[in-house]
Amino acid sequence: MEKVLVTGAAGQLGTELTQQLTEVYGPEAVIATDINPEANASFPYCRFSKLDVMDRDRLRKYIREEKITQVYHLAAILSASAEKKPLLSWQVNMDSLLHLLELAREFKLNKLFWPSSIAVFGPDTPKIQTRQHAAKEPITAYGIAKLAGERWCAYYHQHYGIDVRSLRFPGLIGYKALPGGGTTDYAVAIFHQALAGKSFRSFLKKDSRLPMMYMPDAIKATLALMQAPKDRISIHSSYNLAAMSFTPEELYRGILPYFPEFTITYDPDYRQTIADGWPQSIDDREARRDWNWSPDYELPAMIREILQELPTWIQ
Ligand code: AKB
Repeated sequence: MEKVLVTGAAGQLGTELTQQLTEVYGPEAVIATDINPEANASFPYCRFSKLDVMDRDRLRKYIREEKITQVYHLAAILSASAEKKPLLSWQVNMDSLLHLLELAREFKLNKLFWPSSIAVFGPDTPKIQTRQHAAKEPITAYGIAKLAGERWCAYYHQHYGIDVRSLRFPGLIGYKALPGGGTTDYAVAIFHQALAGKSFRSFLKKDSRLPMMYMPDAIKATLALMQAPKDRISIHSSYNLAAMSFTPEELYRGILPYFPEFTITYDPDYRQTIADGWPQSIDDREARRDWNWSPDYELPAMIREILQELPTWIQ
């Protein structure tokens, strides 16, 4: 019987992925953990424990005592926050992954999932339909840790046979949890401002195009990757993954018909430099070939669904 541990479960991806994992494995089989003890309230449907992924002994004790068979290691410091605390972000984003890769060896975990990011690419990477093996010279602390992490995942697969799987997520947009510290977070905050009847100030330029994905597609991709037969996995660093690409202005214009009075201003900050170093669109042919990936949501459908669901969610 599988026993699943989720780290960083209270994050934007973790909040929705943990719920789906309990649907797949059952509430008794999933343990949600997060450094924030208050997150307990977000997990009425499964066990929750406070867990700092930097506490290696406690992580080891958990995996041993709970007889964990799979880990979804989502705890991370995202790109914008990482630029303010580069060395701490290296420890959290990199050292915690190495802890888990070693624990996967020691306890023979069946599978390990770890999210990478479009942040592994840099300013010199071709920006349109960026390929899986395109040049990767990240200029952010977050991107450096994600690229190093990808290489360690491939190393532990090659040298120790660890079944670690990973996706290079674009900007993820969900309404069930607020994002924290990402360069793509504007694409979540804008919905809250529109619903609140307030103007929105974008920290990216109007034409700053980035690869993006609605959260249900991110969950679909994660489960499809993790449930694919081992012999279908040809990429052991991290798979490119794509759904759509848009600019702050395109997102604003998609929301405007629902809120004709809604206004936006553009006030780029340090996050614009991060965004300028990332691709504008991603070629994910390997994910489509290996495990039949295809997204369900484009921009209009995502906007329609978020504006339909968010009012109930924030009540
Ligand atoms: C961020 O903005 O840091 C993340 C990412 C694209 O990896 N959402």
